[in-house]
Amino acid sequence: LQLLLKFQCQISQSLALFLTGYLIGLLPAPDSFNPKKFFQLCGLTKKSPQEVKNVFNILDNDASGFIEEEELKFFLQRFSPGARVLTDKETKGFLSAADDDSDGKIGAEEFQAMVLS
Ligand SMILES: [Ca+2]
Repeated sequence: LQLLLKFQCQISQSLALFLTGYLIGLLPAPDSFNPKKFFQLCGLTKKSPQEVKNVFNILDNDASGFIEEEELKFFLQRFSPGARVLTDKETKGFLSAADDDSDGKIGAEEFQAMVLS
């Protein structure tokens, strides 16, 4: 296993990336993605608010200050390029879980609240 990990590390350049890819590989079938569970699995729930904000900035691809539905769809691919896109159902579920003020997009504070609470 050690050797395998080392090998994977060299390929992916980073163990973190490998582990995330591994987790995504274990993701359940379409329509069963659970964002809260995903954040727990990849250890994001234990990060500082600033680190969570950094992840938010990556997900906010067009730097609009919000994660919109179109960006949310490609959520998994930001973690691992080979991952699938979220289904419409998963995207809407994700959005409604985080969108406290119901404006149809996720702000930085809403994202932090969702991940860290
Ligand atoms: Ca955006």
